[in-house]
Amino acid sequence: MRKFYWLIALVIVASLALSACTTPAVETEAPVVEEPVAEEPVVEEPVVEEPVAEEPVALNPYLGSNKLDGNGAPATFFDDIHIRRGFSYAFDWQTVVDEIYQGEAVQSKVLSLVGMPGYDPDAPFYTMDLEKAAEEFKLADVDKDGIPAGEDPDDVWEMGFRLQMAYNTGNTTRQIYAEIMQANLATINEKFTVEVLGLPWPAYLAAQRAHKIPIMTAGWQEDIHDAHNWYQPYTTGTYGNRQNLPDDLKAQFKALLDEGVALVDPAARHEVYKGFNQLYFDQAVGIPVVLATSHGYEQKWIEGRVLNPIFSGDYYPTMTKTGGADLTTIVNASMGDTDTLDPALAYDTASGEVIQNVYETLVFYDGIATDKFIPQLAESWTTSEDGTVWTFTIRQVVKFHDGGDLTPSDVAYSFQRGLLQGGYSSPQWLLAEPFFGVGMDDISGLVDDFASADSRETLVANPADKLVAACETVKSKIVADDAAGTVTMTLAQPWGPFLATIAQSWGSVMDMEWTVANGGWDGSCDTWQNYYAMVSADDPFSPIANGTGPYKLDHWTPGEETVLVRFDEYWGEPAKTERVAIKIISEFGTRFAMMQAGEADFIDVPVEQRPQVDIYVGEIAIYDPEANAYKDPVPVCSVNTDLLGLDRFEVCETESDQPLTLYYGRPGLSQDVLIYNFLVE
Ligand SMILES: [Ca+2]
Ligand SMILES: [Ca+2]
Ligand SMILES: [Ca+2]
Repeated sequence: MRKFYWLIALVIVASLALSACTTPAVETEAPVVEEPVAEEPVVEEPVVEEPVAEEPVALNPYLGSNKLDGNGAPATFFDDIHIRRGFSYAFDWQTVVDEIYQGEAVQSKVLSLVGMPGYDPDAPFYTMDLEKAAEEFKLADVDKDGIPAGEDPDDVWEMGFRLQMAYNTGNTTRQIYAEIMQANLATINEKFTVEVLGLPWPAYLAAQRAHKIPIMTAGWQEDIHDAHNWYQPYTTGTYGNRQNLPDDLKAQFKALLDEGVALVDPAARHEVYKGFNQLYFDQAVGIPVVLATSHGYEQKWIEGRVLNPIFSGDYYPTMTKTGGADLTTIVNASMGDTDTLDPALAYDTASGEVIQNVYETLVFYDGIATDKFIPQLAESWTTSEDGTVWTFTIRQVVKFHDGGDLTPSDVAYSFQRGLLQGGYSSPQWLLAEPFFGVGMDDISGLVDDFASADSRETLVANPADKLVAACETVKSKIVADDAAGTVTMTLAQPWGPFLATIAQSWGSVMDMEWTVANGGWDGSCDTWQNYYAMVSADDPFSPIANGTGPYKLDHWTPGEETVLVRFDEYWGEPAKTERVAIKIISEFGTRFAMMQAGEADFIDVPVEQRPQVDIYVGEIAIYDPEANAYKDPVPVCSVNTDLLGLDRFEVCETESDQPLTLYYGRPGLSQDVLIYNFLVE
């Protein structure tokens, strides 16, 4: 899960981080600010293994008496499938859509999203149905005596329960989820008590990780537009672990996941994932909440913007402007600043945006498509019959900004460096799995079975031969042939989303000579361990950049601005506008004033400020789900901010004088899922 650059307090789903992009920054794992590590995307969450110490039985604070006595709930409460289904039928999606998203969201039915194998609008899903919920509660057997609660005087229907549903303080969205559960469960049975409890973020996170929270909100912002990136964390990965999913259920999911990810044919994958959806629904493992839909603004004078929701922010080279204060500079008034410009380490959308314009990858997205790829630094590629060997022919006569020439060796070095740098605060787990196998999500797994995960100090203490061997393995999997102009990558198994994985910023190519000269890894298997689990503050490549992209970094002044300038020796179509300025403006009022003055082409607008900006909308481009694209913009003649959703905008024939284009309605790529803890500790 990538970090969004949102500062916490904009509670609600915040707006469109990226102006017109759909990425509506739903609550991913909340306050990135308070949690520098964010939700590490640890696939298997190996770190969390705490020794099971003998402790005196302590009461779980979130389960009242911890008993089925009307004043609490037992630790195994959600182990009962009918309890999970009862809760699932008690949720109210429409209230979330209307109150949190002001009408601009759609219910999520399955974990996967539109445009990926596994997405199935006809799959079974839960809807609010309090009668069905009551039926399920009556079928539950919480005291496990074989008598369903509806006929059992000392089971949950007669006794009731009391538990706490926690949220991290300040996160209004999660608070409302809990309030919905509270109100609806009390309606079903007045003895059903949910207490809504706000906890400071560190306490909330710690309680989740310790498996203490009975029911929680699990947010995810996708890394790549692929079902595996959704199904894995919510079952066998991070959240499945937090839910204490029973081993047999986890094994069923894992079998489906392994089968699905190894298939390259989307139709074949879809069939496997249909089985996944069915199992997830039948077992009521969790309930996906909603997908916020796009509501992003740009000045009408901007042309050529490619609104691909899986981009990190914007891709600027295609854009031109025909108005505004300065025709030579595209200005984005933004809220989030770069963390690091090292492509192997960056794992947040603000850093990713700069990297995406300055560095390049072997393949890139085809226009607005999230699942189609075009050549970028690779001219072409082939795969072996069994799908494990990928040979990329590397583009010739490509210059780095600093003057170096791109060679296949640079490509191989960049991937090797990333994998060896590893670490769970980085995106490298996404590359490690295809190369090393499912579950082998960090280089430390090859060295000492993850004993040194995220600890350079521990890693370097390993015997030299082990360290060298791990590095040699990496080098054997990614081999450059400069004479032939190719790079050959050998995967541990076929990997359906491989192109999607290398199209992102962590697949960027650096110039080996420049990297070495600036204090990076020298390419030797004797030294790599000294760079393992790099953090942005220590990384020599955090503040500098040298890519092959259409823009080069002019300067980054942390907290103020990042300025990119056109690279005149770019191998491809040159950037259409000379400069890009991404300005960090934390105050909405200031961003808004810049937009009004024509000094900003895009601004970040939180949901609650939309009415203020909507009145300046002169045209609207509406998303068409059939085509999975926006239709051409049409004029808007009046805006009634008392109405919600699309009703707010009256479309007409005549041009409007208002200055903004609104992109409306494409579902975002992040969602919350309410998940139950099968065995509270
Ligand atoms: Ca019973
Ligand atoms: Ca009983
Ligand atoms: Ca080079």
